[in-house]
Amino acid sequence: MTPKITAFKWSPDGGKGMARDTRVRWALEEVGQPYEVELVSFKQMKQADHRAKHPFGQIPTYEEDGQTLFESGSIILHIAERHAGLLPTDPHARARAITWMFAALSTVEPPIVEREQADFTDPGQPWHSPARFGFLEDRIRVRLKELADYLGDRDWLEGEFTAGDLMMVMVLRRADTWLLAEFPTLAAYVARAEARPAYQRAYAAQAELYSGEPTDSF
Ligand SMILES: N[C@@H](CCC(=O)N[C@@H](CS)C(=O)NCC(=O)O)C(=O)O
Repeated sequence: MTPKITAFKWSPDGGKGMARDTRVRWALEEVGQPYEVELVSFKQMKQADHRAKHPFGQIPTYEEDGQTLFESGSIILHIAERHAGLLPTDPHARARAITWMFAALSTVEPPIVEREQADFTDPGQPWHSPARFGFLEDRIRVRLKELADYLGDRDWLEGEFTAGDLMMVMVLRRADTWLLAEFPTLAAYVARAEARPAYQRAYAAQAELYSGEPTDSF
């Protein structure tokens, strides 16, 4: 069965590839697995049919052979374990690559998403202030510096490109461009990954969907 993923009917980023279906698309492109896409509106995501696939009413989901998965990390690990190209065969290197996937999602992504969310949640709140944004941005800087120090002059986190790099790059792309630019090692790492043909195809596929006017998806 051709796997089917879900994506936004209309993406709030207008096709910049921040929505988490892009990382799943990229993984599928890296391993050469064709896929189908079901587009869901914000309203549909919160309805029972979609919640049966995703308990939190979000995208992406992944359906294949009667199995449904949610959480981009789990989906990409599932893809990487079943196809060559995203995880090394050596067990130690494989475990390190998976470790980087978790590091991306549980150590690097949270402060980036917290800063991103503050743009929407903070206005009108008593704590809304430049100082708070500075605090949130400094928390991101700590992680970016640590990651840049580790990466050094490596091309990829563990020698060859893996699902760990895929996830880390997608997480770094969510940081503000000006913040990432403070760490040229990381900006170059992201650019190197974005130059991969599989990434280009994944990005183009989602960008094409959102190039017009917003639909009635909200
Ligand atoms: N941890 C989840 C996060 C999923 C997530 O936040 N999805 C967003 C799109 S990128 C979403 O569906 N937002 C709409 C909503 O939460 O109502 C993952 O990695 O898949």
